[in-house]
Amino acid sequence: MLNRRQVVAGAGATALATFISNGVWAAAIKPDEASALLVIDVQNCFLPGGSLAVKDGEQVVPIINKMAKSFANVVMTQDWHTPGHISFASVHSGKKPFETVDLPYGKQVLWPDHCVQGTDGAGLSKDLSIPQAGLIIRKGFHKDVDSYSAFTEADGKTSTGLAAYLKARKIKRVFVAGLATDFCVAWTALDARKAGFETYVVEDACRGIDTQGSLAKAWADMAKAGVKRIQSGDIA
Ligand code: VGL
Ligand code: ZN
Repeated sequence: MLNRRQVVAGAGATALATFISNGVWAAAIKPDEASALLVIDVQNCFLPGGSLAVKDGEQVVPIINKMAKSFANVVMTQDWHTPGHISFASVHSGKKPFETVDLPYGKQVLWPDHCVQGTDGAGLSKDLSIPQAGLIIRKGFHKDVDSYSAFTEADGKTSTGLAAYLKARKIKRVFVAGLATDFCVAWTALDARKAGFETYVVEDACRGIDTQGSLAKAWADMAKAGVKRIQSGDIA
């Protein structure tokens, strides 16, 4: 039989455990007026049956829908490529998806054709339910430049305008969720830090592609940049 003292000690440990995320103290986080949720690329092409389906990608949808109820400010993004976009393996002769090429702005991973402007594949998941979302930002629409990040294109200088929008709306903290952890989510989170936002990535609300060690590298880069890694259950 447990005595009262042991029961209390046990209850205390359980309560503490719920507040420990990845070994870091993290009291429950309550999004405020200065917080925005960024829902990255939850588009048909990245979901089951899509041309660049992310494994278990559909699992993020109910998690994001639930979490979004805690946010007054929500921005969604759409990867929005031209036909024949430079990131498509199909336009590089002799190249296959997931191989890389060197472009003027750096190394580019090549992908199956995906998220072509105006196609069903580029559409947001019909299962997303975030009616208060105030902005949908499209990216990757310059034919010769990719844009994983919702803030800055892969040339490292062309802005999407998102940082200025968020600053004009007095946003100080961003929470990033969606697809894919190791590309558009990570690049968005890294640029959010560069733009001076307190930045959280909600791990269970993301899924990764994981090609050539990209997922581990993304988490390492994000940790180094001061991105906070949390779970949706950490958000009140
Ligand atoms: C993405 C690869 C190519 C993403 C977009 O949304 O993470 N990944 N285009
Ligand atoms: Zn893309």
